[in-house]
Amino acid sequence: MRKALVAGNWKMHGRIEQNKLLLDGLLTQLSGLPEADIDVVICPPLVYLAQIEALIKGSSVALGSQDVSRFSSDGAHTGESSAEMLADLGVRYVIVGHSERRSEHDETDDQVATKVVNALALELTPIVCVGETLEQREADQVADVISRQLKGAISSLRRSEAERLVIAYEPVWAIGTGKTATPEQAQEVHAFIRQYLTSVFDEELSQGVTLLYGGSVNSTNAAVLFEQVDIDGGLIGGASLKSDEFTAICRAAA
Ligand code: G2H
Repeated sequence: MRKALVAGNWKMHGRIEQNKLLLDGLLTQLSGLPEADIDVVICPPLVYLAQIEALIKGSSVALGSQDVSRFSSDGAHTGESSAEMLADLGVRYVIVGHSERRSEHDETDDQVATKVVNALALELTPIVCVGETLEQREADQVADVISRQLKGAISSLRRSEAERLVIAYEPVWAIGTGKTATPEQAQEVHAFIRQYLTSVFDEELSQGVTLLYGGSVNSTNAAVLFEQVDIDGGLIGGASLKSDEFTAICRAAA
């Protein structure tokens, strides 16, 4: 039985005062949620990780980073933050290969794979993002794209590493657009991801890995998405910036 997981990806949003208000509201509203049923993660911008770490201390909410460096050792890498530094701050999850990193920073599957390895080496849980563009969907290339991204990112992992992954399916055309994949479209790709994991590893591993859906999830569409048999929760962008919306999404997943 997989535990539900909801991760809020704040992207490039937040200010010190605003973050405090959001977290105050969130921690109050989430306090009734059964910890045994759901893991909740907040992924603020890097500069606010320490602030959020202090605010969530003592709660069941975990800290996540939106990225991790592909470099594993300290050195002359201006602007980079290593997995070791993130772990040092109390980070437990790392989003890797988000489509915005792939498109705005030309992040390749090889780089995503390196980041996954770096995160796992520091006991951080990678949330590996995959997803097709609208053009690729219309050209009937969804399975090809998803398997290429998964092959690039995770196929060289040992089984003991792969079983610690979280994978997020985020169709690029649904991100921040208000267009959500239908529950059937999302379920179809999640089932495909499980089949892929079975083919590379085995059925037991595939059934144990947490799979998230991301792309314009809100309090209205969350329940029907999370009802799907292979969807274990969500990676939430815009709706994670409002405490009542995010709480309602967490409730739908728990
Ligand atoms: C997809 C998602 C969070 P949003 O990127 O990763 O964002 O919910 O705003 O579409």
